Amino acid sequence: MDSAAPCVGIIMGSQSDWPTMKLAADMLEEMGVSYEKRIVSAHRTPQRLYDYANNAKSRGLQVIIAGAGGAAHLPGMAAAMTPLPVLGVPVKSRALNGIDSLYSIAQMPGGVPVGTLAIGDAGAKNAGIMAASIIALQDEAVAAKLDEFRAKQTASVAEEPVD
Ligand code: RP5
Repeated sequence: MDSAAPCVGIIMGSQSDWPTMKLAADMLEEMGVSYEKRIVSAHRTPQRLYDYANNAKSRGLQVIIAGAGGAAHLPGMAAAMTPLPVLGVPVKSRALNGIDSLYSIAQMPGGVPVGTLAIGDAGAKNAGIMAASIIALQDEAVAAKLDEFRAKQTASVAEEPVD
């Protein structure tokens, strides 16, 4: 659902982030939220980042999900340039297992927030759900899908463990 008028922008620093960030996209699909996905690197394509973040709100985006690994400046730099809520996903890095990504995304200076999720797959999945819950505040169809997802998840948990 890479839509013409997307509500959510998923950006990532590299093609190598996509297997993780796809989990955010999967959740948005499940919730019926339109989105776009782009590779936007703070270090390798800084002008692309500048243009994306500065135009995001006027293009109609409502939430940005930004995933990056290592020296993960993408979410913070995006948050510096747009008033939209930015959800940061620390991608698991090869050298430090994503601790570097987590610290560099979470430790923003006061005044420039990035809503930071967990490292890796769980963080990407939750970023998708959280973005949908923000959209659901003003979209009843998305709110209904979110309720359905939560109810199904609850129902799937057995009361007793099996051997
Ligand atoms: C970051 O560097 C990307 O977000 C990625 O997680 C990491 C490694 O990128 P590649 O060398 O795989 O392109 O900018």
